Amino acid sequence: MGSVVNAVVKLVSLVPALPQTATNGVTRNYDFTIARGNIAPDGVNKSVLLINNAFPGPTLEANWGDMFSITVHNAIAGPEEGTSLHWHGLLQHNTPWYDGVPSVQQCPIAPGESMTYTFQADLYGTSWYHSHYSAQYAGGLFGPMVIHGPSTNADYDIDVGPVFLSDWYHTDYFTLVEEVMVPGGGAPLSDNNLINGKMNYNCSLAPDQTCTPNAGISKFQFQSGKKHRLRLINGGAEGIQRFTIDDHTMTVMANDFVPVQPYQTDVITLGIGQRTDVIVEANLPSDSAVWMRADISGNCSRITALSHQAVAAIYYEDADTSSTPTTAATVYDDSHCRNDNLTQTTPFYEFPSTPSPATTQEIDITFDFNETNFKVWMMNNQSFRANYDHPLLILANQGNTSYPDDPQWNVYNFGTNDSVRIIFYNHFPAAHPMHLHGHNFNILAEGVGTWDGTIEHIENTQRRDVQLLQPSNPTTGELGYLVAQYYTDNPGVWPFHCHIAWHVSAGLYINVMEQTDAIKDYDLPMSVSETCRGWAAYSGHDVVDEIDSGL
Ligand SMILES: *[C@@H]1O[C@H](CO)[C@@H](O)[C@H](O)[C@H]1NC(C)=O
Ligand SMILES: *[C@@H]1O[C@H](CO)[C@@H](O)[C@H](O)[C@H]1NC(C)=O
Ligand SMILES: *[C@@H]1O[C@H](CO)[C@@H](O)[C@H](O)[C@H]1NC(C)=O
Ligand SMILES: *[C@@H]1O[C@H](CO)[C@@H](O)[C@H](O)[C@H]1NC(C)=O
Ligand SMILES: *[C@@H]1O[C@H](CO)[C@@H](O)[C@H](O)[C@H]1NC(C)=O
Ligand SMILES: *[C@@H]1O[C@H](CO)[C@@H](O)[C@H](O)[C@H]1NC(C)=O
Ligand SMILES: *[C@@H]1O[C@H](CO)[C@@H](O)[C@H](O)[C@H]1NC(C)=O
Ligand SMILES: *[C@@H]1O[C@H](CO)[C@@H](O)[C@H](O)[C@H]1NC(C)=O
Ligand SMILES: [Cu+2]
Repeated sequence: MGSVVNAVVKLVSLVPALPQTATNGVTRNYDFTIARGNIAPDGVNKSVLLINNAFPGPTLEANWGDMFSITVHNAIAGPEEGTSLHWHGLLQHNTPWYDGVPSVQQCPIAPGESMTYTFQADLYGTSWYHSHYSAQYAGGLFGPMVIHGPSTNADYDIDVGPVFLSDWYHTDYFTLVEEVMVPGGGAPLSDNNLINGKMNYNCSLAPDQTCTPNAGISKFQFQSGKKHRLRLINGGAEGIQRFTIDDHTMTVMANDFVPVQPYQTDVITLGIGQRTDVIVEANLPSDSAVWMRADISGNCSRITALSHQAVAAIYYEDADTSSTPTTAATVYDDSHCRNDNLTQTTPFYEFPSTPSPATTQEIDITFDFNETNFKVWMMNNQSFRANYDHPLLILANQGNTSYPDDPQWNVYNFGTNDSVRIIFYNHFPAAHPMHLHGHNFNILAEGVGTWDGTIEHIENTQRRDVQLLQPSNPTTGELGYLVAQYYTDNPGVWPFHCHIAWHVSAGLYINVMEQTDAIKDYDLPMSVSETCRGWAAYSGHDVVDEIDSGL
C-alpha cells in the first residue's frame, strides 16, 4: 500500500518538471485553400494537390503558447475529393476534435466546404502538418511548422529554419494508391528525393514525361564561426532519410518536439514523420562551399537505383554562390533500419515512466491476405478501414464506445486506465515509423528478438511522437519490437499507426481511446457537426470512392 502511495506522490511531484504551456492571448491566423495544380519540383511535370499554390505548403509559425486559427477551404475539383489537415505532434489538449483525422475526430471537409481549426501551440520546436485523408500527403499536401520556444539545452546563433526532406514520386498519389490496393500490390518505388521541395533529375530516365533538366537545388548560407540551427523534417511518403553535411558534424538538440541532452553525430536517421533539430558549427574557412545530403536508405526503403540522393549547396559568406561544391560525402553505416541507440537519446526534461502500467497490450503486425485475397497490413489479425460518416470521438462523446459490428475500426478502448503500455511486434522485414497522436510516448525498449523486460533508463526514457519499429530478421525469424508507454492524460481517440503512406492505406493503423468518462463531458464545437453535415450532403449524392483504408 505504502509503495502505491509513494508511486503516486512521485508521479505528481515529477510531472511538473516539464515546462508548462501558458496561454498568452496571441492568435496566429492562417487561411488555406487546397486545390489541384501542376508543379515540376525536379523538372518532371506532375499534377498535385497544393495549399495556396505553394509547394511545400506555407510554413506555420508561432510562439509557444500562442493559439493557431487555421481556416481550410476544400477547393479540390476535377475530380472532387474530401480532405482534412493534421497538425503533426501537437497534443490538442482540450481540443481533441481539431486533430484532423477523418473518421476519428471529424468528417472529411467536403468539396466546396471550409473548416476552421483552433488549437494551441502547446509544444515547441519543429514539426509539419499534412493531409490525413487517404494518401493525399504523398501528393504534396504538406508544409513545415515552427514553434519558437526556449532552447535551454543548447546554444545557437542563427536559425536556418526548416529543412524539409521528402521522397518524391512522378505518378500522382491516387494512381499509386490504386496500385498498392490490388491483389499482389505493394509499395511503389520513389523516383527522387527533395530538400525543401527541390532537386535535379536526369530527364533521360523519364523519356515519356514532360521533363526539364537542371530544375535547381536548394541553397543555404552559413556564417563562419557561427552555430546554425537546422530543423530537419522527414515529410515523405515512405523512405528513411540519412542526413549528412560534408566535413561537418552535428549536435542533436531535439527529437520531434522533445529537447534532448545534446549529443554529437555524423548522420541523422529520420523515419517518416520524424524531426531532428541539429546545431552545426561553421568551422571551415569563410569561402567554403559544401554539400548537404539526404539519402533515402538503400537498405531500408523502396528506391530506384539511380535517384535516391538529394543534395543542397551550403555557401559560407565569402564563397562564390555560382560555384558547385566539390566536397566528399560522409561515410555512414546504412545496415540498421533503426533510430539512434536509446542509450544515446535522453530527454532534457526528466519524465519518468512507471514500471507497472495500469494495462498492457501486445500487438502483432503482419502483412497477410484478407478474406477476399488482398495483401493488407494486420494489427492482431485485423486490418483497419475508416468510416468517414461516423467519427469515433462523436460516438464516444455520445457514450457509444464499443463497436462489435465494426472490427475494421481497430479501436482499443483503454477506459479509465491511467497508463498504457503497448508492445509492438513486427513480423515483416521492413521498418515501420510508429506515430501516436495526442502524446509524446516513452520508448521503454526497442530491438530485434523477444523483449526481455529490460527498460532503458526508466527514470527518463527517450520520448517522442514517432519511433522506428525495427524490421524482423528473415534469416533468424526474430521479430522487431518496440515498447511504447504513455499516461492517458488526454481524453480522446488517438491514432497509433505506421506513418508510411502506403502502409496506412493498406490498414496498418489502430485507434486508442482513453478516459472514456471524460470524453462524454466534452462540449463539441459546432464546427464538428457542421463539417459532418456538409460531408453527409456531399456523400449523399456523390458516391465516395474509398480506394484504401481511408487514412
Ligand atoms: C504541365 O502539365 C499540365 C497538364 O498537362 C499543362 O497544363 C502544363 O502546361 C504543363 N507545364 C509544363 C511546364 O510543362
Ligand atoms: C542519365 O541517365 C542515362 C540513362 O540511364 C545515363 O546513360 C546517363 O549517364 C545519365 N546521366 C547522368 C548525368 O547521370
Ligand atoms: C546494407 O546492409 C548490409 C548488412 O545487412 C551491409 O553489409 C551493407 O553494407 C549495407 N549497405 C550499405 C550501403 O551500407
Ligand atoms: C547501444 O549502446 C550500448 C551502450 O553503448 C551498447 O552496449 C549496445 O550494443 C548498443 N546497441 C546497439 C544495437 O547498437
Ligand atoms: C480486403 O481488402 C480489400 C482492400 O482493402 C478490401 O477492398 C476488401 O473489402 C477486404 N476484404 C475483407 C473481407 O475485408
Ligand atoms: C492471429 O492469427 C494467428 C494465426 O491464426 C493466431 O496464431 C494468433 O493467435 C492470432 N492473434 C490474435 C491476437 O488473435
Ligand atoms: C454505436 O455506433 C455504431 C456505429 O454507428 C452503431 O452501429 C451502434 O449501433 C451504436 N451502438 C449504440 C449502443 O448506440
Ligand atoms: C483497462 O484497459 C483494458 C484493456 O487493455 C480494459 O479491458 C479495462 O477495462 C480497462 N480498465 C479500466 C479501469 O478502464
Ligand atoms: Cu509501415
